[in-house]
Amino acid sequence: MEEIKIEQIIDVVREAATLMDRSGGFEIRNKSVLEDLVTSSDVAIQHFLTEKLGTLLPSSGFLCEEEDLQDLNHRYIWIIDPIDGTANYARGNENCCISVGLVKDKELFMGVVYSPWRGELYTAVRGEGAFCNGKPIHVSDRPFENGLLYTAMSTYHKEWSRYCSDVIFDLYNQSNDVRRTGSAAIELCLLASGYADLYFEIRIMPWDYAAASLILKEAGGAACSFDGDSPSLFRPSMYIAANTRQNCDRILQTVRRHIRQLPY
Ligand code: LIP
Repeated sequence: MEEIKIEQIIDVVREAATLMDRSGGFEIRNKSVLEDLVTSSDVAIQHFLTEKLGTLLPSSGFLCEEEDLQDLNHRYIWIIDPIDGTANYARGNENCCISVGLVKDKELFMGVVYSPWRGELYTAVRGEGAFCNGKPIHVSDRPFENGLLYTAMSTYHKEWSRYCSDVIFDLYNQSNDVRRTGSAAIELCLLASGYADLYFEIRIMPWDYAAASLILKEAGGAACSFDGDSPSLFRPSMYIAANTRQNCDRILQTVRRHIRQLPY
């Protein structure tokens, strides 16, 4: 019998979301660069989640976006972004979410992505499919040429933006069009739901994609990093994803035409 049920994580995440404040009643600080924000809500939600989730699984570790919280020497590890899409959150833009992934024995085991302002709760348990608001979701079967690409420039590393624009320009010319919400977790869940088909970002962090990676995989999608392997759960990674393995490989081939070596 499993030590934890997805419903327990959902309850904690829903409660954490009551700390999100669309009226702007929070403080905002810069982190690494001007574009990289943290609000007092990010910190409060992270504190709430680590306390509650740590109680659910007392011997678990954490990898979290805020306050350099990293404690990985455990069988169960929570990978948490208290608010993914913080720049949106700080403006009251709906495209932000709480992302909680649970790793068991170094593999993703459960994932919850909750965007209260979009009214979307995405969930997955390894081997049991992916769901949005309790309904099963699945990737599209669109060919590359009809694909919508979710992507981003290297927002926190503008020195790499030429690489991104070259890749995006090439992908744009092979596909239908380009989209951007500003939350990787939401974008990967939209890909899992069939609302988009392709994804590329030069460098994102495990807390941005851990939960959504499982949701995408369980919805039938494929993902890889620059080396063609699965994106690391514990280090920053290039993130390439698509509705099919074939389309994922085609994005990777396109990326390698423009980026010979990762700049980090
Ligand atoms: C953000 C992502 C966004 C990505 C940014 C950043 P944050 O997360 O979800 O899509 O392009 O580089 O990682 O910083 O808002 O939690």
